[in-house]
Amino acid sequence: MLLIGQYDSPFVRRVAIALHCYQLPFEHRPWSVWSDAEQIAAHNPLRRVPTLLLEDGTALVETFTILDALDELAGPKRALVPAAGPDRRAVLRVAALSAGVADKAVTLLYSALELVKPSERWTGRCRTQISDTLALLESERAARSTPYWFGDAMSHADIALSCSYRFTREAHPGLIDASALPHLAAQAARCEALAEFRRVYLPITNQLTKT
Ligand SMILES: N[C@@H](CCC(=O)N[C@@H](CS)C(=O)NCC(=O)O)C(=O)O
Repeated sequence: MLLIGQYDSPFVRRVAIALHCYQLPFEHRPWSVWSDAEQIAAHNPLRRVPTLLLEDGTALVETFTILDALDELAGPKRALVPAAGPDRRAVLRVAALSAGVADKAVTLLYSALELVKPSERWTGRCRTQISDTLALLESERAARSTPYWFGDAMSHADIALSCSYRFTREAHPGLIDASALPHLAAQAARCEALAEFRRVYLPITNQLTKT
């Protein structure tokens, strides 16, 4: 397998951490969506990352699709999400809310870097979407005392939250008031201390268009 995309992307990071958790061997091509767009286009006309090339040459796009394939490869016993039912939906719901935060934080970063020129109305909306979603997640996490979101074992919810939380804080200093999100901060810190998370990290630069 071959993973395309830089680790400053919260989405690429999430896939790479899952690959390490599953101990699935993979090659990494840290291609930039800007300067290496045409190399990415050879596999994914959307020119987006993460893109995962499977052994049979299939190029998978979109984080949720990629993780679905990895979960299947890992098998039901090791999968970072329950196979079915309310427990599965609960993990996917937290992972999707967390991924939505990253989505909005990436949009805001592109506007800060003037790659797009949105209105104040749009950027204000993104900020509200991020802070309201994190506030909801904080209240839900506060109601749980387990080391990971859904118990003693890590799930996709933990990886998604940690990647989104770290990216949003680093891309937008001051946007998130960490003191108002103590349970999310503790949850993210616990995950970031793990080897699987530490080995998959690239600081965000202000030079995204040139890297
Ligand atoms: N929904 C997508 C989001 C991926 C995404 O936004 N990736 C960014 C990098 S962080 C990207 O490819 N940006 C270039 C573009 O969208 O054209 C997923 O989950 O895979």
